[in-house]
Amino acid sequence: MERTMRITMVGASGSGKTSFLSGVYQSMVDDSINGLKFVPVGNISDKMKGISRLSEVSIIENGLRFASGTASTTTFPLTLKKRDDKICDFEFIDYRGGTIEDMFAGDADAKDAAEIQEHIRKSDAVIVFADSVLLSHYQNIQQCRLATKANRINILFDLLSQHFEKWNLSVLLALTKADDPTIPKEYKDDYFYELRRKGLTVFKGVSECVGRHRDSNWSFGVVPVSAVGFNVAHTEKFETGVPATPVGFRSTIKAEYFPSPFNIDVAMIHSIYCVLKAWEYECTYFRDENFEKLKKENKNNTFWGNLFVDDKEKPATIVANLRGQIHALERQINFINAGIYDIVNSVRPDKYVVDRIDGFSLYPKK
Ligand SMILES: Nc1nc2c(ncn2[C@@H]2O[C@H](COP(=O)(O)OP(=O)(O)OP(=O)(O)O)[C@@H](O)[C@H]2O)c(=O)[nH]1
Ligand SMILES: [Mg+2]
Repeated sequence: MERTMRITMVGASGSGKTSFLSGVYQSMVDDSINGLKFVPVGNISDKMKGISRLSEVSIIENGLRFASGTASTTTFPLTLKKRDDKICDFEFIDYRGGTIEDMFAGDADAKDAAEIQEHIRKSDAVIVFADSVLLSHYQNIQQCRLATKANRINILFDLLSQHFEKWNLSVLLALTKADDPTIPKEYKDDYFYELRRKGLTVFKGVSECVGRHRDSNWSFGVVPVSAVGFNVAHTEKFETGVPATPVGFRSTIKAEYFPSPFNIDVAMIHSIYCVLKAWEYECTYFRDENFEKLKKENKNNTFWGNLFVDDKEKPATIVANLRGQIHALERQINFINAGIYDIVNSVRPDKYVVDRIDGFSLYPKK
């Protein structure tokens, strides 16, 4: 497939974007999900450099320590492969969380902010990062929005979606740090029901924005994730010095524990699946449109029709082109279907991702 799939992570500083990427590295670069994996692009030496660049975010390869804050936007150009077959080029974009604030400030870092806006707009999927520790700590919804930067992210979605009509997007709300020991039990019961509910309330602007675009093929999901898995992290409170959100949290990996990411595979397969479905939908649409054109053009494609054209393209040529395009689109549709279904069936993101709190799923019923 010639297209590049772009996934952008959107979230406040410290919401767990880079750690999530570490989980992706652990499960899809070092390992594969039923044959699905990422490989850096380029020749062998580029690939080696790519691996080394990616491994900088890896908790495992950094002495079992969480990464320090991301200083500048980093794009990882990758190829998404299923065993030896390339599915498509892939770009993962990790940026420093502070950029969300800069976007609204419009001052010194405005250029950086404009670049991120453009990145998001070109994205096929966005993963919005909601810090579960903060979501469960602050009771007041307004305070939660301030702490998680949902106040900004909600508006950002609204503004972008109003400006770019023809934009197709798959949105996943990732409730990060779901493992964290400071999250009260009542938030974790019943597959994180309370946490999911709170996340949806706090990030209401995002889900409502997707809701308004349902007809144009947007998709939405909520999923609890953890970069390190359960019982691996130790967390301490600290004072932020910010009056409205006075408490923050800092985690470390416990000695002799090893990260085992939770639901990162689900989040990734879900996002990839939604994008491929959207591409399939688009291909089907163009194929059908071309079929209609073909029917019309076939009427002109007669001996006389082809004889009496001056400088125009001959009906025979138009028909041949349309047939070629239809054929190419059909090949893409078959390719998408062949590539993804067994992986979706092995990971079953539909079991873990809900796109509404009452459990409505966007996956076809089995
Ligand atoms: N318990 C737990 N803590 C986590 C997890 N992921 C991240 N953290 C904590 O959150 C902190 C911030 O995580 P990062 O991944 O650096 O956050 P970020 O969104 O990349 O932040 P910026 O680069 O500043 O935008 C880490 O240093 C950990 O303390 C997780 O899965 N579980
Ligand atoms: Mg980071």
